Amino acid sequence: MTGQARVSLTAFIADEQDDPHLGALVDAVASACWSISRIVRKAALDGNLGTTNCHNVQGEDQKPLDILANDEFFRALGQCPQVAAVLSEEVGEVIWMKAPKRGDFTLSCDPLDGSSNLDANLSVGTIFAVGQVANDGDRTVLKTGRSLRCAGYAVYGPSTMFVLALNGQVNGFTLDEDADDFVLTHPNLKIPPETSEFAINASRQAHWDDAVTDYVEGCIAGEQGPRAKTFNMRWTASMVADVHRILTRGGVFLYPADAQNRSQGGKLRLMYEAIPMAMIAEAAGGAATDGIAPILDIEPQGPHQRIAVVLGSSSEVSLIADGYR
Ligand code: P6P
Repeated sequence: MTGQARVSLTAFIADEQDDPHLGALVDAVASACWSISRIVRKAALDGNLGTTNCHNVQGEDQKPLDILANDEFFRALGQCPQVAAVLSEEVGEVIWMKAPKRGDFTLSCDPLDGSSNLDANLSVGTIFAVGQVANDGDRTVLKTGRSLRCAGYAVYGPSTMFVLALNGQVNGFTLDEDADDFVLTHPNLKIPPETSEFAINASRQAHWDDAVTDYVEGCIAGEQGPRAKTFNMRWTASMVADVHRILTRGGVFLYPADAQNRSQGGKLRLMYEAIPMAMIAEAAGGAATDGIAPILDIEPQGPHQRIAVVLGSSSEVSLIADGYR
């Protein structure tokens, strides 16, 4: 960071936001992510790998770190008097921390996304979205993503980064353990509209709709195919890592509804995976749909509702939507 002025997350939020309560909340979320980063880094040493033989509300194996990360998130948010409710992937129901008052915050979070990668020491992350109570006593948590105040994620990779979409901009902060601080290292992140990289779990090809099959085959056909260019493919099975890569160099991420998961609505969860990542993608100049419709316009029907996700470089997201029409 030679020559660049050093801007901490706390200072950045104070400058960007006239609401001191939002600044305090973002600081608390960042502090929880910092603690989760430490817990993740020491998992093997502390005997926290493997599985608990318990299942979360999704029916998925719960890892020890899923539970520890969730506990850490609730600890941090419990210290924020303006947090009225928390919806977590790890908890069946919305947890009300207090009687909702106008201006209080509601949080949706995936405390540890991609935890199946932990035993392989691959990148995982935390995803969150911040909504606001419209009126005293209003217990509406399930709102469209258009109403969010901010959204973001932490990615626990070679470095721990905290990425925040606020006021129509996406900024990336890197954890400086020596200075006990997150420092602005990636200002005003933008997703290029064009790309030559796509991310999909290709093992599900037999279940895909024609629109997805045609799109992926068009990319793989390369210079001689309809796209007349060579594409690369990546799939980390960790949404935070895939989305972070797309934010840093472009690309398109697809987890489509298919013949096998359509009855559930898809695989990824709307409230704490798709909506926060869609807000980040759009604030960075990209796009995010359920294949056709913008994810931020979708009216949630349930706390753990699943949805198809196509997200990233806007020209690719549009091309895929055209294929579905
Ligand atoms: P698959 C992780 O479990 C997750 O929710 C996302 O982070 C990731 O993109 C996806 O599921 C991976 O799914 O079917 O490839 O294991």
